[in-house]
Amino acid sequence: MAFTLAPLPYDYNALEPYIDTLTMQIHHDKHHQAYVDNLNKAINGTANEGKTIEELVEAAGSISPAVRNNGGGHWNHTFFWESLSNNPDGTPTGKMADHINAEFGSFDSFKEKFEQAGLTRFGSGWAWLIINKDSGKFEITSTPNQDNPLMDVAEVKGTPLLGIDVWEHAYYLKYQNKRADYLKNFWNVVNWDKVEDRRHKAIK
Ligand code: MN3
Repeated sequence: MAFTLAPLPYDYNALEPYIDTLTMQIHHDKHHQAYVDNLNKAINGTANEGKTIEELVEAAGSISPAVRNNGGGHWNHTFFWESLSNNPDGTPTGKMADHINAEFGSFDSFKEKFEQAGLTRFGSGWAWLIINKDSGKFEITSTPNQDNPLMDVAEVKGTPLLGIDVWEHAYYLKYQNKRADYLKNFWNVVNWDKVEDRRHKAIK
């Protein structure tokens, strides 16, 4: 069974003006599609064919660079699209808010640290809010390229709750070199219901 690209869970223009329509079209239809196609090519006829995307990603250290990069790309982008909403809640509530306040002091302080993680990731990569695999605590981390915190090779491992793509292709058409502005505007489109759903599944 080859991997396939699911349609976006909203229209291409749904995240305007924070993430523009053309960026969403190219990002989903070209970039994400390419990760899916190249992943399928890389696993076709190998022992990795038939494994789930999670199985592939978790074994990143012992699979080929093509599977690591494109498998990570497929997992990360699927997660990213689902993290966004055209009808966002604005702020986390309930237990999600409790965890954020406990770990980072306040929602504003959390946002600042998350933006900083995205801003200081040199080159291409991702910033994440995770539940740390060892400590069980909420933590902000970042990964290079298409790596993610589920990977056995990640410096900081854990369950991702929220992530932002800081590759230039994610923001350059609208924001050019101003990655900081893209990070600030990200908060306008975060689907906190989805983030809470992930927290709930991770902490029963
Ligand atoms: Mn991307």
